[in-house]
Amino acid sequence: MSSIELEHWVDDVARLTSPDRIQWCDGSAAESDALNRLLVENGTFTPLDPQRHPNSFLARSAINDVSRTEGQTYICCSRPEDAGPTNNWKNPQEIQHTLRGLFRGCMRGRTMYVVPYLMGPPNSPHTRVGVELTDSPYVVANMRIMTRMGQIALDELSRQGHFVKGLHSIGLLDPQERYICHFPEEDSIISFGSNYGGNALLGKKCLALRLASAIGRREGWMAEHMLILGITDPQGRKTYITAAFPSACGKTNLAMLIPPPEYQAAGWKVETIGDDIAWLRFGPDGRLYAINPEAGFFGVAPGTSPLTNPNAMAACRSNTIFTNVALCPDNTVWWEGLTQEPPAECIDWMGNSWKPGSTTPAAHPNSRFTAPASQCPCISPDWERPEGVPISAIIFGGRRASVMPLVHQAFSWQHGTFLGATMTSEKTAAATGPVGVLRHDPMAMLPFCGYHMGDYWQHWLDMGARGGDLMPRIFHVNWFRKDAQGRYLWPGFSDNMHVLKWIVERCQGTGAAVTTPLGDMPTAEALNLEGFGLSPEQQAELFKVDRDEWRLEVHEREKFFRQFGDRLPAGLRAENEALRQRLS
Ligand code: SAT
Ligand code: MN
Repeated sequence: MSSIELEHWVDDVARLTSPDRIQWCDGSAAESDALNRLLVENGTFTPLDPQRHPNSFLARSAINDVSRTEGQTYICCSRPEDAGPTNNWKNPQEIQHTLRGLFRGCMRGRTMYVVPYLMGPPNSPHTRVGVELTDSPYVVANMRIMTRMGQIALDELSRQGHFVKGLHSIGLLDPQERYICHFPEEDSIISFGSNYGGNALLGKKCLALRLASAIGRREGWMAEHMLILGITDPQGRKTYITAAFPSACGKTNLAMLIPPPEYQAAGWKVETIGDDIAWLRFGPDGRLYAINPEAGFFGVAPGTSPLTNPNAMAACRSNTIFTNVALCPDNTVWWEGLTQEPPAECIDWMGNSWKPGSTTPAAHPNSRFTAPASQCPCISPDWERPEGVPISAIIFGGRRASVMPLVHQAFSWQHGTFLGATMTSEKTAAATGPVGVLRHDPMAMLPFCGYHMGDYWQHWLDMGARGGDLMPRIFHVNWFRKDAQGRYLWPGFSDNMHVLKWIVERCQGTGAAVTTPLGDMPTAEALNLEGFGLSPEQQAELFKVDRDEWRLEVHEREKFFRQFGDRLPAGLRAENEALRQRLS
């Protein structure tokens, strides 16, 4: 039934788009080798040094196709009010008409690839089947790493009988004619005019977040922009945590954290389950379980180094696609932050020769590596567990130079939902637009929530009501607070372990805390900051709650909440009111 539906759909799309050939992808190694050869021949891929980077390639994108284009991303549902004020909306019939015009004949001279893929581990009841039709071999090569692709997905399709349709064409890569469209009422995606990860790898943000968030609401589960990690304590107990940060705020680094030596010596261990997306649902014991729907990492390259994230470096050593990084004369790659000393010369991400001291970066700030998750040295043995891992804590975080303390814990699930809903962060290079501007990014889902944000928050509260006391504890962190001189107060990276340890202890019912107007914060003894070289003033600054600043925050949140009208859950308005009271 479903494979017939798939064949009909492929025929329909082929009639519309007129490809020269159709290739059904089976996911085999031979297919991958042939595809890589083709990408090298047509100039998309540059093979890297086979010793230093086996089976790895550099790709350069069009210079105006380097990040997600949120302004051209649409939720196409019947009623605009169901997309809500934080999404762009298009009328489904009208946009279908426009898209048909763009897709007509757009694959002439090209191959159309049929890419069946799984989001989720094999043999998991949580796993969904998607099929992407695309004229971009670069997309196929990336999908092969980011998802479980090919025959495995067709087999699952014949069991499940349902798949999410994703149609993609790079078109002419014209930024004026770019559409990333989601049809939550029919579980389908149509993307035109971009070859960039988040716009074109339709399993990732489009299916696993925008559509899945809408499906999860209907079915009683959650799709979240969260890393998943497992922490083993010296007693051998495992605590699983998810964390939501906006794109390019260190999620991949936190997911692959290496504990400081003294923690390792004491028996602490951190393992990665996922670095970007979590699907959460109740298990038979009433707890919330998470799976990572992806099979690879689409990590930000700049800033990643053997010092900041050795696990990511190991993961992307081989079988990796690097996009928009710099190429060294010895066919290795480089990006800002990889080494202290830049190479004496290289080719920049645009293909121009580059020397240290140049006014432009060698690698694009949003340059990426696409690497198999299985290659990560700290990947958890549980990462493909069909039932997922039970979650004890959820962390929210943003990039805030001021106002927001290092860590605090919510008083309740509702209060934690409020902490997530009021997340703000300085914008990074992962989306187009000016970097550094402060914006609200609720649960780091602003660009990824597939329906009305007010309804989404209500869904969070409903999930909390269902899970009761078994729900994860909720925390907020800010690694990015600066002092008056503009220097980061917190070293971050491995030292984030101090904060994780306190969070684990809080989940276990230990871990001392003091109550502040914002939430519970660690006592000085609970968070051992000795040996950090922080002055008492700096330590105080890390945890400072400036009541005047916070009164302004409350006011600002009230304004932010207003746009959600009567779909703002009363519980969230009440939390802002309660915060105002606690501050006075
Ligand atoms: O830009 S992507 O959506 O592909 C990755 C990210 O921003 O998390
Ligand atoms: Mn992301």
